[in-house]
Amino acid sequence: MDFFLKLGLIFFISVITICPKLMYATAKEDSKYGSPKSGCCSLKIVSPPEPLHPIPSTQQVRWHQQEMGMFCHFGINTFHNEEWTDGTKTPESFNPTHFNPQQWADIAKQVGMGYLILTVKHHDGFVLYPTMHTDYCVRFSPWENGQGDVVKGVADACRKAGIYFGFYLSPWDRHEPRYNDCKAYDRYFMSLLDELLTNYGPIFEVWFDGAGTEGHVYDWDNYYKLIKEKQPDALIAICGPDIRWVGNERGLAPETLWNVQEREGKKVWYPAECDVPIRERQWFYHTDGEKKLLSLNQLLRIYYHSVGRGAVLLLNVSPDRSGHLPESDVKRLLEWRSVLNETFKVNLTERADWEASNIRGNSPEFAPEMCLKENDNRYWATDDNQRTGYVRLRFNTPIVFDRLVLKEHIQLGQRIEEHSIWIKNKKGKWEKISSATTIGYKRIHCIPEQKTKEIKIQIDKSLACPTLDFIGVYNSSPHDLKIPKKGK
Ligand code: FUL
Repeated sequence: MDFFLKLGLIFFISVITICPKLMYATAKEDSKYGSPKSGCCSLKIVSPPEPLHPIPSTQQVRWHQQEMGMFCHFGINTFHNEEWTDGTKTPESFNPTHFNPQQWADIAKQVGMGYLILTVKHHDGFVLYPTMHTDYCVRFSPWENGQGDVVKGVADACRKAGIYFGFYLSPWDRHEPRYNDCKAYDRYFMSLLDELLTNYGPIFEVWFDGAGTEGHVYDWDNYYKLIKEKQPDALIAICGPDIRWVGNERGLAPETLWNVQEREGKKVWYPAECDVPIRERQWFYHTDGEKKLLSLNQLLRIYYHSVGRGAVLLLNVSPDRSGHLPESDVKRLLEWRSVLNETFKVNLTERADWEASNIRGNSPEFAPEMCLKENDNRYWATDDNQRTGYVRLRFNTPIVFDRLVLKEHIQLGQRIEEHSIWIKNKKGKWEKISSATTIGYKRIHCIPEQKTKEIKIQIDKSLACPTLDFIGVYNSSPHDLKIPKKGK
């Protein structure tokens, strides 16, 4: 990298570390006279790239940053070894013996889930909090003498564990007699929504399942209006405007994943969530379901095909009849987490010397080194007229790696259409070792083990000048998935 740019970078980093303190002091002094002075630095101001619309809302960015959530299917089905009871099971059958939502939330937190979604009412219609709008709810269950409230227990536990709370509310209802009268059912559904949005603190995500809804007319607009009125930060998923279903229940995002989608004739930021149960095709607990538990490798594959392709993973772990997450599932989750922790523990880019084909305005603010840390609002960007380019990492001594993580600065829109990874091989020639299409929030390249002193991340095609928020290079845990070299 050229000497002056390097000098500028050192100056820039010192300035942004020291300046906020100085600016804060100045702002404090000046605030009594009006607006604070505009900073203390005399660096050339280079404006950031224009956003490529549509861009995510602040709430959607926060959602992307969670990367994973835990789905908990719990309800009357839990007690009948059935996925879809038909609304005729007696409320007396709902009776967890040692309801322990803190265990659910703590495990979710421990395995890196940023939020938890509880099925408050599944297709059977049984409601997990003591509403007065139906008798088919926990009030008529022997659990805690009909005084219990699953929603409160779970929402409080999430808050205590430090993760967000959201709920699933099935529009399709096989119990409710008013279901046959669309207008009357809308009123019922809205009154449940109202209670849930009022009584349980901040709601992160509202999940409307599309199953069983065909042919029924719902007043979606008013459902959405109520949610946005009561909880403006809540995101509405699946049958809703903020988060889309990835299209399968296997935790797999497609290889090319665009967040921008056409919805009702308009282009919008509509990111994908991958929901999948940890026990094959079982969303609810079944007494003999342990044999369906996904293997460690299956879970790792799911991670790389969802989070690793820029989607958010919503992994379902179903509490059992005691009201705990089953021990076997917890053990698997912890194993999975520890492999991922081990894989992504040491980011080798910290030892690299950085270079780029182009730096926006030649400003240190947009230098490739800005990709060292994630989610810090600093990123590499090129000049507006550049649609291709590269970041090159050089190491003093050869490194061994088999994972490469890339992130776009999605706050400015999703831009990159194609990219590739190159290394300098033993003969000193550039060799392409991986290529892919979109990046979006995150892209993880799982590649055969490589040894090199130079890596190049090449942007081959972009809708506008590209940005990169983060670059991570890792050598995976011996227990993580291995990609064999061609011909082996
Ligand atoms: C599906 C439902 O029918 C399943 O029971 C489960 O709730 C899953 C998340 O969505 O559509």
